[in-house]
Amino acid sequence: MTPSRRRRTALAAATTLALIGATAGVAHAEVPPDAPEQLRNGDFSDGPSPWFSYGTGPLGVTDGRLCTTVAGGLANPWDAGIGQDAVPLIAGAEYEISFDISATPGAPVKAVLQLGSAPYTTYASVDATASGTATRVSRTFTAPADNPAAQLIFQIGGSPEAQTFCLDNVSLRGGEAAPPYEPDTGPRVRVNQVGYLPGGPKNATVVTTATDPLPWQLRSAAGAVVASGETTPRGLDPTSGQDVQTVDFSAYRTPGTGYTLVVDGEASHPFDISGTLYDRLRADSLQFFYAQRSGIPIDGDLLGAGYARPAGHLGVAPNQGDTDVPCQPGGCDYRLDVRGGWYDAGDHGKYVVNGGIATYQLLNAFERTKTAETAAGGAALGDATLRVPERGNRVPDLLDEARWELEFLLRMQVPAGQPLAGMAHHKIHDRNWTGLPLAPQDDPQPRELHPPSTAATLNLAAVAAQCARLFAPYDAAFAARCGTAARTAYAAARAHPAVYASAADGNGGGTYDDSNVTDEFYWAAVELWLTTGDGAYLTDLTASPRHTAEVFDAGGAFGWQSVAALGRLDLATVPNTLPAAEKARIRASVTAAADRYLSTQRGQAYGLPLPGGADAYVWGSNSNIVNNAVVLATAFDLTRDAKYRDGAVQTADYLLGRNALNMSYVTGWGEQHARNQHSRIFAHQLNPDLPTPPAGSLAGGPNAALQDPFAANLLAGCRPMFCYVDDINSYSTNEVAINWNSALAWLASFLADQGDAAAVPAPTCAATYITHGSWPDGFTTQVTVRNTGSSAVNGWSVRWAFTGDQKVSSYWSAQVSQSGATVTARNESWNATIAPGAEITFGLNGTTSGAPNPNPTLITLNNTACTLP
Ligand code: 9MR
Ligand code: 9MR
Repeated sequence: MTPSRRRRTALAAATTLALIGATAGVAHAEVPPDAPEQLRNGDFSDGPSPWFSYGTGPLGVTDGRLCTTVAGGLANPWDAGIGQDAVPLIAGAEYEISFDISATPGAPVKAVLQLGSAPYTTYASVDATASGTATRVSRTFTAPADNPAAQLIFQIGGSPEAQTFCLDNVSLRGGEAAPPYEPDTGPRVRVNQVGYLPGGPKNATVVTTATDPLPWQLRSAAGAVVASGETTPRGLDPTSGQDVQTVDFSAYRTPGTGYTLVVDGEASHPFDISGTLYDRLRADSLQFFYAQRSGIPIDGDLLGAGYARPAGHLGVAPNQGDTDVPCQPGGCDYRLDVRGGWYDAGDHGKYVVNGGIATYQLLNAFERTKTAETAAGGAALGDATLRVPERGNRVPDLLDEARWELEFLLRMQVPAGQPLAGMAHHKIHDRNWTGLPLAPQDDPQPRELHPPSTAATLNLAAVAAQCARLFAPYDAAFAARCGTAARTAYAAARAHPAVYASAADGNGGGTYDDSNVTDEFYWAAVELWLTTGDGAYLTDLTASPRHTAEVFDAGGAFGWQSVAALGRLDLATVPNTLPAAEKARIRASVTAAADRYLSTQRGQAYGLPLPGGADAYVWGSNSNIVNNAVVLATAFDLTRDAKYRDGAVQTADYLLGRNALNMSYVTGWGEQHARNQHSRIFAHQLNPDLPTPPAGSLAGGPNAALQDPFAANLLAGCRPMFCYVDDINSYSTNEVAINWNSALAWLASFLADQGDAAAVPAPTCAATYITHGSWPDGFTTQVTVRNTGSSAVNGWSVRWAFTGDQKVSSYWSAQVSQSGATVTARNESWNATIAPGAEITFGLNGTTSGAPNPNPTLITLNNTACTLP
């Protein structure tokens, strides 16, 4: 961890020194030569990271020194700085701070050790004067306070002339070496701390050095042994570095609460067996999006008293946005009203790329209610199912929530008449990084639009196209606005196919850079074709290399940077007019990917569908794990093969405690759960008056690359599954983010839909759906349902959903009603009974506005799916 120090001739310090702190001016005991180094990469041998800057030009390493430029004439020294976060300080301990500094033409510099957020309490500071020759500065001081994560800042603003500053050999020696970090991992028997579905898989992992099978016991809350058996030795699990065995108690199906699994003298955390386990997780995980809303007051009656806050970023001081936002200097010469949307994560940035995938996933969770047997009808995702202000407006709350972001995404589109009209600005965020905590309404930073990018434009095109078809039955005007924006964006991306966001544009906000947009083109073309039926989009998607390529990566089926799988999944699930053989090929590619995730899952002793290597445990690994489970769930929806459902259900075990850390990564869920995620809003760990993230917030999860200084200090050398800490300072392992919670919400909704996860019944009906005639604004359809079971059906309800704005206008031989896109046909008194082998037929006329009207891929009779030709 301590950077190796290169030998350099220390130059005599011809500097002015001042020291603020508890013992300023007092002669100090020498800091011993072997005192531990507290800074990371102080010689810049690893490049600029983890040093950051604000108010400066880019940071670069030149001749082994960290250099940057600063404009002249800044008002204050602190208007520009170079710093490092997560510097541990121990009250009363002696430290020596030292560094080489130079500046051309020459200027004062102040090195400050401080609290990294308001009120920026100073622990020690050193004034120096930098000139063209490198000067070595060194002073000792006594730390006046404890802070496990202080900030060192070199304040380099305020001189009249522009400067180039360089730093080298920055060191802070003293205090104590950090003791090796030993997370408290609780009982060695690792289970899903929330529980298991009665008919679902029930697996656990035991950390043990025993090499022979061990007896296990499942105990009721009262302590009675209700099931028992023997473990399966699994040997060394390289991902955790632990010797483990696994337990399969799937055969036990009796619902109850407070079960424990006892193996090797250890009892697991308690858990339930229940078919309603995930009902509230569906609502909680979706509620996160309301909590992240910008531009609207958060109502404590909806989210909980501690969560109320005024609207953020509506142009009310000290906010400097988002109602009238300029481009970065040198960008556009117009300003945009980009209010609303969701804050991306623990920061206050709003990014079109990541907003795109998160919105897609919510819209897709809704669209699934139209095509998946276990979700059919969508009552659980209807109106008045979430605690949102739009509750009761007759639009499903999930669509209301998605619309909050959609409206923002539409605002990010470059207006007609401007250069790059129709493209989407990549992002809008603070000019400089802010500290934690910081409520949105207190953010004083200027907000800036960053240049348009092809990736952002195609994200907008894709989700606006989804919007156009899904909102059509609820709000035709909004759907039309989405449709127009989608088409315009796609055309603009075609005209500007290679405008990439800069990987260096990461001050004050994330970069979300991406220089391969063939996947975004594919996804957008798919969504536009599904919505419009326009052959030009079909031509494009068919010509895309992504259409036939393998798109489901082992390490993550999809993510903000790789979205081809979204197009593939939607072609597989959303009704469309591709030829049967082509549809079969696409569906087979989904189930083939699901088979690979199942095989990965079987190979992992902790039972998750992610390969075990360090390269799989990346920033946001939990979202990749969930997204692989989304493919498993979709394979189940397509095939009704329970092995895929079991794979998706079992993935929840890892998230909710069956892992090396014995940690549930979902706030409020499980005995031992994440609660200190990196968030400026929910910064309870830094200020007890603030709340934790709301229940249902997913932490990013283990990140073997340890890309923040706090994690890098604490977790150096960690095995991949251990590279996580529930501390607010660790943004690269423990942040919240909209694209991670959208994944959780999708999966939680699927899980809730599985009820007991009982055996999948064999179909007992066969349906045909024949559109006998269609004309520009209408169609006539006849539906036949045959009873293929062995008992008579007495009273029936047949259901399917339209893809877009189709509306039933008249019907015969059934009572037909429509709610949104979902059509329900109920028997007349004279045809209520369908004997085994018999069939009923009814018909309807409908209207359309010319959008595609493909046959549904799901027709249910009394809630179970019928086979289709
Ligand atoms: O807080 C930020 C977090 O939300 C981001 O995920 C992360 C990476 O983009 O960067 C943030 O952290 C900054 C920290 O709050 C202040 N020092 C600079 C850090 C960025 O380098
Ligand atoms: O989720 C993003 C992850 O894939 C990247 O590796 C990481 C660094 O670029 O950034 C993550 O996204 C962060 C974004 O840049 C800023 N807001 C917080 C996001 C979650 O940490």
